[in-house]
Amino acid sequence: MKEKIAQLLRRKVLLLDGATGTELQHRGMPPGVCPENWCLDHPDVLVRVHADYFAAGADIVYTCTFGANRIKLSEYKIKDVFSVNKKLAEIARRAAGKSGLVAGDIGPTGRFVEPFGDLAFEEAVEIFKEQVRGLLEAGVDLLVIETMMDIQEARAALLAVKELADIFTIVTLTFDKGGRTLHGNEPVSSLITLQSLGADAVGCNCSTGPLDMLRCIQAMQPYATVPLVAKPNAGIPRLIDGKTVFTMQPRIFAKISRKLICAGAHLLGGCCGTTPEHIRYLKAQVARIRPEKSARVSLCALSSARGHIVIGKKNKVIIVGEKINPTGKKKMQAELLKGKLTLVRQFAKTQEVQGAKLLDVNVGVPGIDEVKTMRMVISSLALTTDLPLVIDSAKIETIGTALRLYPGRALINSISAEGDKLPKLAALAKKYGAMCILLPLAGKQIPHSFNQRRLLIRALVAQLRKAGIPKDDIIVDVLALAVSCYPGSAQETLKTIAWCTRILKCRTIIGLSNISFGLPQRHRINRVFLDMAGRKGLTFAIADPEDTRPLRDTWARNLLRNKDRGGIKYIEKYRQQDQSGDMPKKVDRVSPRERIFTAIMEGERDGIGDSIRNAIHLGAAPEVLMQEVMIPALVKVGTLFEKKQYFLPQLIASAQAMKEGFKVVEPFLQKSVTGQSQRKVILLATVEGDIHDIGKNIVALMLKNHGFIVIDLGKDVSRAKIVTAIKKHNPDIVGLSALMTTTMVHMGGVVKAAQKEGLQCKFMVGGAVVNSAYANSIGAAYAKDAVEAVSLAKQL
Ligand code: B1M
Repeated sequence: MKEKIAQLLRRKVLLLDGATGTELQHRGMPPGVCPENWCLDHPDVLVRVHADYFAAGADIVYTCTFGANRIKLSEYKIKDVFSVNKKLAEIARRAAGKSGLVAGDIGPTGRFVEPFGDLAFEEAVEIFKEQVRGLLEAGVDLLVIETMMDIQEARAALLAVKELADIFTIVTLTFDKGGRTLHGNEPVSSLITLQSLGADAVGCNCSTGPLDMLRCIQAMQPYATVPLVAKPNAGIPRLIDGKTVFTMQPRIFAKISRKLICAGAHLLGGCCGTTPEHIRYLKAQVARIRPEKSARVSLCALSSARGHIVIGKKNKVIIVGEKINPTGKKKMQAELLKGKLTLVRQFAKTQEVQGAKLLDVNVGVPGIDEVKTMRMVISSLALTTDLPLVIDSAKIETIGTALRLYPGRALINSISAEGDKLPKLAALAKKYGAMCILLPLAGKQIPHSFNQRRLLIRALVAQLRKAGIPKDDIIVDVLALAVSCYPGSAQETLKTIAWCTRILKCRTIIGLSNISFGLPQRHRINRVFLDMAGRKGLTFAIADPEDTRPLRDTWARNLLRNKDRGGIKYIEKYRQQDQSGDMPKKVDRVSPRERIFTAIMEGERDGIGDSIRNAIHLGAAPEVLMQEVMIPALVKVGTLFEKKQYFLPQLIASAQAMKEGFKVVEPFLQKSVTGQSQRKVILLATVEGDIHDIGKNIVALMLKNHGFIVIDLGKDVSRAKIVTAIKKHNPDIVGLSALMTTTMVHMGGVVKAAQKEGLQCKFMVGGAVVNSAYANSIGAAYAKDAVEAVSLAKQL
């Protein structure tokens, strides 16, 4: 079937169905019910929806299993995930008859997946497998993973599918008008990651209408090795009389959607708000269009969750930052052994600023649990940097673990023919879609001459190609050896680069700093050699990005050209001058206040506690740190989030750093306040639907410090729970916090409900979106911040 679908796609545009959810609502499904369960109780309605889409011209319909995973179904106390999926897919099969195709539909779990959230990656894979098994049992023709907002969740679902069956699989993400998902993933990075991981078609669904989706498809098209998919909503939803309405009419929808095919889409359908009528019009529009072929068969490109790099045939040398490597760095070794990653993150950031386009990551320290440490580093860097990673390890297991978890397309450093490494690593590269650095080593002997290298490289490239790795995915390490030990080797390396580039047509890489090993003023040799290698066509250099600007240096040049045997003249010239250690330079000049601010801005949990203790030790007042450094940092994070310069993972990381910092400040704040023992009781809660509690916790602490008894109900607290607590504790004041426009309205609901029950208490409200006018309108008093909350509480 997989080949049949691929063949069909070469001939024509395949039409997908339109919306299922909104269509079921039109046909009687009440709001608030579990759609999957409702459909099992009303199979005839679901058969009709599917049949109407086929009748309208759809080639493929999606099963009504969007939320049929363990997490979503458990909200409705449904446990048998397998049979829900199987039965719903069987209903679709019934409607499809002999000619229609059925796609088993998989939607998001609603949880954030590691490393961006607390759902373990392997658990996510297992959850999706459970659903896939049910869908496969019913004999679906293909699978579709849709409406994904996090590339990592999409990866987990795709791996689940690929580990169970060889079936055609579509993956579509939901990008907003600005072309990013909620997690900040953009179309091209997502495409690179998913097509290399084995998706058979990639694209977008939901969120926007067809016009805004056009930009995403256009962005993806030049880099696609697989067919592209577009399934837009019937326009942008509008809120009319409290109801979400999609207003784009079928004729307009179809007319604009046609442009999606011209832009490169091969599968087209409709998402929320579209109907069989939309698909009927779409059918008429696409009937005579033949789809474009995918732009290419392979692509030399790497990606992270939020960034990517496409490597053309003629680039300037691309710098791979070399510093995340503990070899020779005692401080980093000690940190890694303790599980601390402060230096790793610092090196990631400084190298990015200095111009690195990729980051090499090596965690090999004697006695370390390398697999565990690599997992930690990958997770941390997924938040810290948008640069794609190069996974550098001598251990196959470490590389396998890293590739599985990494939310992008990584480069393996490296594959050689030592032992059984080549077939094993090639299999990993193929499974996870990684690119690989080929190290021309077969036994213990290093090939020194150009001729030896050429023969070995040719043979190993052939072996990798045989294992299914395209040439575009192979980067040849042309071996930069120390000129101090191997005079003349620099010339052999340069010849090998030129041969790989012009004859073999493979991209190349060197570990630059090897070349200058054992010599003074190493950066001089590095920079001169990099310039020479770049002129021969070198693609990448693993290097210190600080040391890569071209340099004119006759002594270094002569040494590299083997005109200064043993480097006698070079050493004589430079032996007096020497280099610095391994720490990024500016770090120590940063004040503790700046460090705390940066830690929150950049979501650094590790060092924030020490920085706060240090600042207090140097005389900073804890309240001042909180008011003038920590809160403003978090507010700045909010502004960047609003401007779409920060995305949800960064927001979460900053909030976690703030919480970590708050734990340290809290005891100091408690000590620094002079109490007043009026034991009045205040009940506090963040209202229903709102999980923001940092501000409320600060308010609680300040109130306690001023002698109030605080009963904190926590966050996301329902109206009923608050009213019950008022009855139980009979507080003097009820304090409510809300940070979102959508949840602020629940404050009024709580006040009303308490009044209805005849409860005598005063209300105080606050939070970023609340103001005094709103507070007045619901009969509550307003405090702008925690300090004001204390004086207001005293007044009340
Ligand atoms: Co979100 N978030 N967030 N967020 N978040 C905001 C609030 C937002 C303004 C960001 C933005 O877009 N600029 C925006 C709301 C937009 C709106 O409705 N107008 C937003 C959004 C949209 C979201 C999500 C929907 C994102 C998403 O998933 N798409 C999601 C919502 C989840 C949910 O609640 N259902 C979400 C999630 C999160 C995190 C989990 C990642 C994290 C919260 C972690 C936590 O609290 N445990 C988070 C964070 C950190 C923020 C920002 C950046 C910072 C909030 C904060 O802690 N500020 C925030 C942007 C911002 O506020 N500028 C944002 C510091 C804190 C000390 O200030 O809470 O205002 P604040 O408290 C102050 C005063 O307001 C006052 O005193 C406090 C101390 O001085 N105060 C009271 C507060 N409560 C009071 C009660 C009182 C009296 C005074 O009397 C009882």
